[in-house]
Amino acid sequence: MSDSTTVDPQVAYDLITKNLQEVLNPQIIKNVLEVEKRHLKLYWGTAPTGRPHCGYFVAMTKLADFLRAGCEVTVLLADLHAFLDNMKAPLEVVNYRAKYYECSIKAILRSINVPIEKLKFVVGSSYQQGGDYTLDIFKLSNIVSQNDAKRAGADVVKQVSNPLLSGLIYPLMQALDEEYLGVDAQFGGVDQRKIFVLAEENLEKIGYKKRAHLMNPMVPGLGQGGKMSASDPNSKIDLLEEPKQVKKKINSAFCAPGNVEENGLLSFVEFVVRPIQELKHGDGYFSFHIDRPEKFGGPLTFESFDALKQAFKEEQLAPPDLKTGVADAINELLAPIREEYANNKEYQEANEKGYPVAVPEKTKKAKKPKNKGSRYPGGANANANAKVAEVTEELKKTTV
Ligand code: STL
Repeated sequence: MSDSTTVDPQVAYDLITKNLQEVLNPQIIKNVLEVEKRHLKLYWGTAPTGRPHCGYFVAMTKLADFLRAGCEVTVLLADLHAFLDNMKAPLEVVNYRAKYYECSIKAILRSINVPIEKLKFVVGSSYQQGGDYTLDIFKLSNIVSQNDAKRAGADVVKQVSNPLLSGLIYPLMQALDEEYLGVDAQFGGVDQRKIFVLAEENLEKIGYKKRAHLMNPMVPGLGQGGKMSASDPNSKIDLLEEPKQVKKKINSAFCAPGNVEENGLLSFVEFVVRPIQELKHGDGYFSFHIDRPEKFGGPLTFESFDALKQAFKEEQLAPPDLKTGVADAINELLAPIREEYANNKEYQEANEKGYPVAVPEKTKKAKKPKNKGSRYPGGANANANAKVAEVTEELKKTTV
């Protein structure tokens, strides 16, 4: 493998920007590589909310590209952002979730043979509670309008009917992270675009440098309409999913004969399987095996993604067979992650404490109490009723 210090600037630039949907301010990156002749420093942030799923492979293949291009890469475990986004992660569990994300990210990268010694992990709260950082939030809050902050977070922060103030602070902090992590560029999904633009438009106004932004395309999920939805567990596959469960979820994925446009399975091959194969075997390599039963024509191997897509489009490849190929490919990707989990106590502890499972109710059915109403001494609402009476009395006293 070539020494990362000797990567030619053009080769490095091509690797850094490979497969991206969009780059904002590419000249900042070119200047670092060609004029300053040093390694590019960049970061990718993730908020440790729900459990990471197979979609995380997509960002990981880009981290692999950045590392190969000699970049100094930081992963920000944005724990306070997970809290600020409608308390998706309560403070009591967020540190375990951050650890769980770190273990998962390392497990994915190791599973695709990416050397991670040089990858740096930073937990957001380790610097986001300092005085300088706080003052910078205040400075930004004096130049960014409520409207602009709200719009910036529209694709990232959960949208609810009575939006909290935290959703306005979130994008300001993400902009500041670029300065406090000391990077030249930030990488993320194209869903981060509005926050990236807010950062570009405002950092200079408080005396900091403008950064470049690198954006991955969004990868469709497995449901119809291609969304990965938190409320539909079938639309995404957990990194620790059991092989049988993977088969079940893939079998329930939306996949219509000949339809290559709305097809989360083909997208998975295009955005996850193909880049990983290229990482492992070199650019242009592709080999996708489908263990098709003899009665439907026997096993098949596609040597290019286009050939696979074309075969599906022409209905030479049927949905159940594509599903078999994708489920097998996912299980192959997940096997080393499950293995690492089984051998890593820290990973297990982070999972159990970060995502505690509700203890199932005792099997014996609780005796249903007689409905004597709530207004008898010791009745279900007796305490509540007493409290209401008390507060009402207090109010009578204080209201003029
Ligand atoms: C999510 C899901 C996801 C990415 C993020 C959040 C990004 C969060 C973030 C926070 C602070 C930063 C940068 C990124 O400085 O895929 O819920």
